[in-house]
Amino acid sequence: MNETDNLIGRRGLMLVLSSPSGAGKTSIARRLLEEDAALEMSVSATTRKRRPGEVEGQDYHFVDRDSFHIMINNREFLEYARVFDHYYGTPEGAVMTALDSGRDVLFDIDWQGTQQIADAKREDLVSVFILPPSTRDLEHRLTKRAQDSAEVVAARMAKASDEISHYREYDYIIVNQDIDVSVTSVKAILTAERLKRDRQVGLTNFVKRLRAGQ
Ligand SMILES: Nc1nc2c(ncn2[C@@H]2O[C@H](COP(=O)(O)OP(=O)(O)OP(=O)(O)O)[C@@H](O)[C@H]2O)c(=O)[nH]1
Ligand SMILES: [Mg+2]
Repeated sequence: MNETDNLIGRRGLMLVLSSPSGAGKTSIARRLLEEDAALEMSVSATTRKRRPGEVEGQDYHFVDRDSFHIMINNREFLEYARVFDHYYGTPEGAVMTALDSGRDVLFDIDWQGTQQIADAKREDLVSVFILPPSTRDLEHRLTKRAQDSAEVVAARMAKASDEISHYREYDYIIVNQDIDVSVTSVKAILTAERLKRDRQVGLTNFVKRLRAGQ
């Protein structure tokens, strides 16, 4: 949060982090949430199975396909997409409540979802694409993940190059060579984006009072 937030009043922003699988986006997101009290995570709905250690309502809302399609029909999603063999979607309600009350929301979503948010809510969106320093590094990080089978790793490797091809659609690009440096970079982006004039919705009144000598 900036010092001026309490003074002026600010609309929250949507900070999207995307990357090919294994580039370190989840670790960066975790650090940001720990270190920035004004950020909250958007919890997606997904049809994929819960993994050991994942918590319902915290990592995802785990739903079956029928429920997911009902949510689509009820227009509950800000965006949704099919990633690998499953559906993933961002419930809109929680996000809009946060933005309206000046809180920022962090998203771990893919390029398809980012495109949809860019079409619907460009002014609230700040998008960051995380690149791995090399293919070897990416492969190494993917195989280190014990939870996924060899086929899943292979499928993700194959998809990585496709995902990377969308880097141009993002506002900012970070090569994640060192997590500390990457986290510092995202924080710098946040600091600057929070100061954007259009987000400081209380400015007109604030300046009016200033000019009136109050
Ligand atoms: N469009 C969209 N993509 C999502 C959403 N939630 C998660 N994803 C993306 O779906 C992909 C797979 O996520 P997971 O099933 O959690 O798997 P993961 O091991 O975390 O995969 P990576 O984050 O890609 O390493 C990731 O690229 C996420 O960014 C969502 O609500 N919408
Ligand atoms: Mg992830």
